[in-house]
Amino acid sequence: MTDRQSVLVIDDEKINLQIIGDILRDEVSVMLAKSGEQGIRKAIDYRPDLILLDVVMPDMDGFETMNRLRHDARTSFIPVIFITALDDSSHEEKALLMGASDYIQKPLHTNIVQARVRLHLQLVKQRNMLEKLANIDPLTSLANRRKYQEVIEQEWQRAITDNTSLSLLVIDIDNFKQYNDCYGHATGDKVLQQVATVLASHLIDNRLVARYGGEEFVVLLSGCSQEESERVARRCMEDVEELNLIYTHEDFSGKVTVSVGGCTMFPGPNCRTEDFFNAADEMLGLAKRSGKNKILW
Ligand code: GH3
Ligand code: MG
Ligand code: MG
Ligand code: MG
Repeated sequence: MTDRQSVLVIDDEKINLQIIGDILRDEVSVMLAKSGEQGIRKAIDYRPDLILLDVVMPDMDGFETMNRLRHDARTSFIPVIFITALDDSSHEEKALLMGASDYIQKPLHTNIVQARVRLHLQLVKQRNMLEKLANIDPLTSLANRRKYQEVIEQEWQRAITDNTSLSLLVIDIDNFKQYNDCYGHATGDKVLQQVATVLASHLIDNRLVARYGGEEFVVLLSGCSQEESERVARRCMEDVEELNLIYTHEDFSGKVTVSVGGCTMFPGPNCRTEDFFNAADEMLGLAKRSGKNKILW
């Protein structure tokens, strides 16, 4: 995968697209759009790192385009630099108040455009890095507990609004202490990575897989029936078992397995996300106490 960043240029005049494209092409991947409508479409489809936006365009001008980009969750986080021949400071003020990252006036100076684009792309890199550090578990590359908390709050509200269900699986590796005792912490870490990969293979659009902590994982399923959620739980459990991670130590031997506690719920205003988690976690406790390597709902 290339780490070349991408810039979308939206301008109604072909010559401008050409000039700006030529200025940037050495350093970034450039996408061009000749109208606000087309620009929005490309922004949604390709998620560029940065957008350069012309102000004066027929049909939909730069301000309206910006407005629509800002009100769509798929594009609202993409920084926008306005580029315009208008030298009226009220336009510049309006653009900045709307949330534009910068405002460049024509005539364009190659070095200045490059320097400003470089600066904003650097900021994007830093923001992405911070987001990753805040939300991703470094050992398994799964979402971490903080990300789970953020997503569960959002999904909870959404489920209330849409009157849909949520399911939660709390998954814990069985007897993992023994595994560590047999092979050491570093080998234990590899098992955590393998289990994470198995769980991540069940990751699709309406699901979140996260490492909740230690050797415990959660899978959150939105708008999924209890029956389907239980099927996912069973697949997770079987897939871990099929990793066939055998361990032996003196007089005992075992295989890495997991226990799963599950809960399906239609969230309401009188119930909290913590109650939801606790309900699944209680089932996990019961699964542990009644022999492990099983799912309880
Ligand atoms: P149970 O079946 O009841 O869950 O038993 P268990 O041994 O899995 O659970 P316990 O809570 O007694 O121990 C959890 C073990 O998980 C102990 C701890 O060292 C290990 N563990 C937690 N986080 C990590 C980690 O990041 N890496 C490694 N290698 N081990 C970890
Ligand atoms: Mg124009
Ligand atoms: Mg355990
Ligand atoms: Mg545990």
